[in-house]
Amino acid sequence: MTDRFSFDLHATDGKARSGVIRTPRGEIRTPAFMPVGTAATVKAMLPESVAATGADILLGNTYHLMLRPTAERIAALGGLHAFMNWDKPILTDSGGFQVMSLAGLRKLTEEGVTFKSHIDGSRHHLSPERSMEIQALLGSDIVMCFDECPALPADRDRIKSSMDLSMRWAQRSRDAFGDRPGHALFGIQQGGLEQDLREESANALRAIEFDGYAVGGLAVGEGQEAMFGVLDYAPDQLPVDKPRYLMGVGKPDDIVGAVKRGIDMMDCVLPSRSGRTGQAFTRHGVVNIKNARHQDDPRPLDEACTCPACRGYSRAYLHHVFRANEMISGMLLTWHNLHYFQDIMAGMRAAISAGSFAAWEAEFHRQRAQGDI
Ligand code: PRF
Ligand code: ZN
Repeated sequence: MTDRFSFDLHATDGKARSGVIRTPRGEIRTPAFMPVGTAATVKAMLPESVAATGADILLGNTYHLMLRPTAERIAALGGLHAFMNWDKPILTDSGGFQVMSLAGLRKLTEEGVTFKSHIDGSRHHLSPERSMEIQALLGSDIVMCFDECPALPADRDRIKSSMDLSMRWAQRSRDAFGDRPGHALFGIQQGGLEQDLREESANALRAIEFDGYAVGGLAVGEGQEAMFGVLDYAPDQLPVDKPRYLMGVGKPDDIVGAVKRGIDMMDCVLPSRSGRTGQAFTRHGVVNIKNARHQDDPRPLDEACTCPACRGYSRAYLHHVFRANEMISGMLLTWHNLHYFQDIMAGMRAAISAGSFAAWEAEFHRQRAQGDI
C-alpha cells in the first residue's frame, strides 16, 4: 500500500495502454471501468458484490450527494467510503455536468452556477471552490475539476467561450484543491469536436498540472463516429505519463474503441441502468429479457459468463422475474452487466500486456456480429 497517488504504465499495444493507478485505498488496474454509484449506492448491488464483479473503483456524484443527504452530513458520518461501506477508491464528478442535465432553472456566471434542485426545487450554488470543498468533505480519492460541458451540436463560438471558462475554472479548482497527499485532482479537457480548441484546452490543463486528465464533452449526442474522430487525436494531446479518463462512456463497443485510442478509464450508468430495464449486455450483443422468446429457455443469459446470474438462473427465470416486477430481476441483470463490462476490461488488459489487442478486438467484434442465438 502506498500513501501517494501514482500511475505506472505496464504495456502498450498500438495506442492502447495497460497499467495501474496506486492510491492509499488500493490499486486500480487500467484500462478501468467505473460503475456509477450516484446516490451512495450502485443501484441493486451490495458493495461487496460490486467488488466481486472486478471493479476497483466507483464513481460518485457531487450534485446528488450535496442535495441529499448533503456533503456535511456524510462528512460527519465519517466520509463517503464509510457511509456506503465501500473501502476501495472513489472518483467523484464535480457537479457542473449534472446541474446542466438534471437541475431546474440555472444561472451560469463567471463565478459559478446557481440552480434549483430536481428533488425539491430548493436553490443551491456550485463553483470551483464549493465543488472542491464538497469533494473533500466526501473524502473522494480522485476529485474532478469543476467544468462546463456544452450540449452538442453547438456553434464554435459557444464551444470556445465555454472551454475558456472551463479552463479558468480548472485553475480555480487547482488553487482551491490545495495540497492533499494521497488524493488526486483531474483536469477536464473540453473543446467539442474542434481539434484546435481541444489542443488549446489540453495545453491550458498541462500548464496547470494535474494528476490525471479527462476527456470531457463527448458522448453528448454527437454519435460514435464523431466521438472516435475526436479520440483519434485527443488522448495524444494529453501527457503520456498520466491517466486519461473518458467521461460518461459508454456501450461495450464505445469502450473498446476508446481503449484502442489511448483511454485508461471510463464510467457509465449503462450496465446498471439497463439491468433495471431488462437489458442485458452479452458477448453476442444486447438481450432484451422481457422478450417472449426467452420464456421457455432453460439456457443462461450467456453460456460463457461466470456471474451468479448466469451460473444459477435460466433465461426463463430471468424473464419471469422481470415480468413479475420482482426485485431480484434488477439485482441479477445488474450483476451480469457489471460482470460483463469488467470481463471486457480484463480481456483488454490481458491482450494489451500480451501484445494481442488487435486479435482480441477482432474476436470481440466477431462474436457480436454472430448475434444472440
Ligand atoms: N464533464 C463532467 N462530467 C461529465 C462530462 C463532462 O464533460 C461528461 C461528458 N460525457 C460526462 N460526465 N464534469
Ligand atoms: Zn452473466
